[in-house]
Formats: sequence, C-alpha cells, structure tokens
Amino acid sequence: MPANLTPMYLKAEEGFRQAKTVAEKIAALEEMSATIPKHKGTEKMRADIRRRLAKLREAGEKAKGRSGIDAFYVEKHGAGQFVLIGTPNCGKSALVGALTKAHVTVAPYPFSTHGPVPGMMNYEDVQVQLVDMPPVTAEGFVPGMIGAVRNADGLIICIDLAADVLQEMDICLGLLDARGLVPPGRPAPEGGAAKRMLIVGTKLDVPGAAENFQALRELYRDVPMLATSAEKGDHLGEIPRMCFRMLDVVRIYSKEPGKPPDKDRPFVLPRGSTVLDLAAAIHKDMATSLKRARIWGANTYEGAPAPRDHVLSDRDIVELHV
Ligand SMILES: Nc1nc2c(ncn2[C@@H]2O[C@H](COP(=O)(O)OP(=O)(O)OP(=O)(O)O)[C@@H](O)[C@H]2O)c(=O)[nH]1
Ligand SMILES: [Mg+2]
Repeated sequence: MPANLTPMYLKAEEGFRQAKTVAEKIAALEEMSATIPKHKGTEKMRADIRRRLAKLREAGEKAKGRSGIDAFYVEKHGAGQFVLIGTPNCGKSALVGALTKAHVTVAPYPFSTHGPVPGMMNYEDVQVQLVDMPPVTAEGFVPGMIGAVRNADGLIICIDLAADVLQEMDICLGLLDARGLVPPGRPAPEGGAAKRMLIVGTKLDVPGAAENFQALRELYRDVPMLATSAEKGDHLGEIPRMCFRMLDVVRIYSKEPGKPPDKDRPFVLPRGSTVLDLAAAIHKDMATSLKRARIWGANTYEGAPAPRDHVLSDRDIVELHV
C-alpha cells in the first residue's frame, strides 16, 4: 500500500536529517510521528519512528535528564494551558506580565524572550496558565518549540496592531497550518488537528491600532478575537474569561456527607464529564467503590440522587458516597 506522505511529514523528515543534537532529533521525530498519515501503508514506518524515539529518549535521559532534553516543556497547572505565539516585539511578554505574576522580560528590541515563561491568570475561582514564548518568524519556530505548541490546550496568537497586521496573521497562521494545526471549524490537513486559538491584538493604545483591528476582524470572522493594550490595561479582563470558555470545562465542588462543600478548589473536568469521572479524578479507587451521589446545582433538584453516568454542569456541588 502506498504511504502517501504529506508535504508536512516530508518537511519533518528533512528536519530530522538536519538535526544535530539529541534534542533536535527527538523534536523532529515527534513532529514526524504527529504528521505521518495514520493508515495501514505507514504502519511499519510509524513503528520505526516510535522505536527510534524511544531509543533517543533513553539515550538523552541517561545523558542529561528530562529538563535538558525538552527545554520547552512546561508542566500544566490550573484549568488549562495557553501558549503565546507572535512575531518579535509584538507584545507577548508585556501581555503575560500584565495578566500574571510571571517575571517576564519586556524590551523595546526583538528576540528578548529566549525560553518559555509560565504564569497563572485568575478567572473567578480557577486559574488558567499562560506560557510566554520566544517569537516566531516567517522562517519558523525556534527549534524544539513546536512540541510545547502541540501540547498546549490552546494558543493565544498575538498580533501587533501597530504593525502590518495581515502579514503578522499570515506568518502565525501559516506556520501553524504548515504543522497541521488549524482553528476549530476549519478543515485540518491529513495528520493535522484542530487547535483552540484566540487572536489577541496588542498595543491598542497606538494611533491607528483600532482601524487595523477592524480590518483583521473582517477577514477572520470565524476565530475568537479581541484588541487589548497591556500598557493601558484596555480589555485585559476579557482574556481570562475567553480562555476559560474556550477550554470547555466544568467546575465541580465536592462535598463530604454532612459537611459544607469545598468551595475553594473546584475540580476542573472536560464538559460532558459524569459523576463517575469526578470520582476517578478525586481518587482512582473512588470510581470503583462509588455507591451513590447527590447533586446540588442549577440543573438539578437540591440534593437529588444522581446515577453514576449523570453528566455534570458547571458549578455543580456533588456529594459522593462510597
Ligand atoms: N504602546 C504599547 N507598547 C507596548 C504594549 N505592549 C508591549 N509594548 C512594547 O512593545 C515592545 C515589545 O514588547 P514585548 O512584550 O517585549 O514583546 P515580545 O513579543 O515579548 O518580544 P519578543 O520576546 O522579542 O518576541 C516593548 O517596548 C513594550 O514596551 C502596549 O500595549 N502598548
Ligand atoms: Mg518576549
């Protein structure tokens, strides 16, 4: 059976041939694994990629430990992780600095951020993680960065409203498209995937920025978008809400029988999760020992008994009996 390899895969393979360090080779193989068409004709090749990846990871780990291999890996915290993407100097770090307590480098010259810088953004009673990143250019991503982009729950594409906004969009969306990542609702190429994307126009305080934003909005009506100024604070408060909505998760408060609910730290679960999913999230043994549950919430009776497959709603309070 022919393999029907896509240009995206062939590019990743070329990246592997060019790779010099173990980290670069691993990043290229991961890219090959993500983009290779998944059908019978590529079964052997996929097994070969997996084998080579395992071998390299083992060699790399022996040599210097995980942090030395994947310098872009950021452990996820909170309700979800959004990685920032944008051209040099577009205002990514200023945005992360304005929304979180992260120690970012904001500078009037390009390429001032060299590695990932995570920070937590508050939204009501949960947090959403932002990860500042080095810039992207028409030439591509910094080696190794694409893994973090794929791993993120969503992307914030920063567009400098004081610059050529259409060109900036072309660069960012073009790079992602070439790696198979497209906004939800658009057709993904073979081996590709939909990725949540929020377009954030930056530097709204600069003259002409509002007009540039309007032009952008008219061209990209199907992608969530807003204009902000990190310097003046305009519309920054909408970002946490928009990110949280895009994550499509629910917040559930657990409650022990006879006690008030723990309202401080909700469990965050994908929308569509059930009583049983909640039990499993609390403790793996709880899912097997769960006998019954009661729910207080907007869509149920106060304290009504709920079956294990009951689908939970945002802000439900659940009492689990084991
Ligand atoms: N007027 C104005 N300037 C801004 C705003 N946000 C950022 N800047 C300026 O734009 C420049 C670049 O900001 P950074 O946040 O460092 O940009 P970056 O995208 O992180 O840059 P790299 O890390 O090099 O990719 C700095 O001089 C900032 O002061 C804003 O909202 N308004
Ligand atoms: Mg920066």
